[in-house]
Amino acid sequence: MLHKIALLADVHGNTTALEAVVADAFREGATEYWFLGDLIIPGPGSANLLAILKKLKVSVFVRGNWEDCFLDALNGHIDLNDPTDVYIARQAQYQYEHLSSSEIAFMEGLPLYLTKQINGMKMGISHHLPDRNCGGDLATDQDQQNFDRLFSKDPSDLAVYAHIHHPIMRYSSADQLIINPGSIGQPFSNWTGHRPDLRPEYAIIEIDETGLLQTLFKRVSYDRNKEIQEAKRQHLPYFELYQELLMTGRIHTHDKQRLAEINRRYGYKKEVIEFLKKAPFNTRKR
Ligand SMILES: [Mn+2]
Repeated sequence: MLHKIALLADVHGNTTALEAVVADAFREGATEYWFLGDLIIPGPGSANLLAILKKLKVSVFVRGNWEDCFLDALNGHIDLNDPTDVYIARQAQYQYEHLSSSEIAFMEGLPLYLTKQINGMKMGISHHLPDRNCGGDLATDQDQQNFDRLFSKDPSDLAVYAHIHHPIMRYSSADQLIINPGSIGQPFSNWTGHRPDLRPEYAIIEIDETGLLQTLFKRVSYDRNKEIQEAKRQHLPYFELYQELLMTGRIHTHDKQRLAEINRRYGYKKEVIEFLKKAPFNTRKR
């Protein structure tokens, strides 16, 4: 049987982009949908994103580092003197206000890594490394030995990962395949010539009885202004940064000076302190 698996990843709260990609994958005749993590933050999408994935009956769902940022903030694992932590916590508050407790529990229960066998092909699937969903170990310019770590848990034929927001097809030292579909909600490039192209990225892998028949890396157009309007309508915290992100691809998570200034201007730190005081979480054992 021919499997046409749509690899979806790194939506980062951008519902409009996800909807455009899903419509395109449907037109391409995808038979299966896998989600590789980082569904939420910093965009306004929340429970509605989970609803879209549920409707698609995604058969793979691994936990991204931003799901963990959200859960860690709920559990009070933040440093209020760090502007980035205040940013994450205020985003977590927004998500908390939009997600049900069962949806939060669902995120907590997601695996970091899982395996699938499609026809004869053994596949390892993770957001980043099999045992670590954050860090920069698998950026495009990293050493070959880092990529080999994708196979540290299982001798799979093909490893699928996301997280770095760049589509990739390459090999391990032992000639196993590695595929990354890029990012739906936050594609970016450091190269000036590619930078203006901010269309959502995803991939479809076609696996038949013999092996990997075809890999399709796609970009899809979407209505950026609609997404900006939605963020405004939802009173998204850090709206101006999100708007700038959608227009330029610039990610602000570690721009501490800018975040500190916005935190001050909107009183986000105070809001976060109040929120965490009332927060009866600490459900998570680490
Ligand atoms: Mn990530």
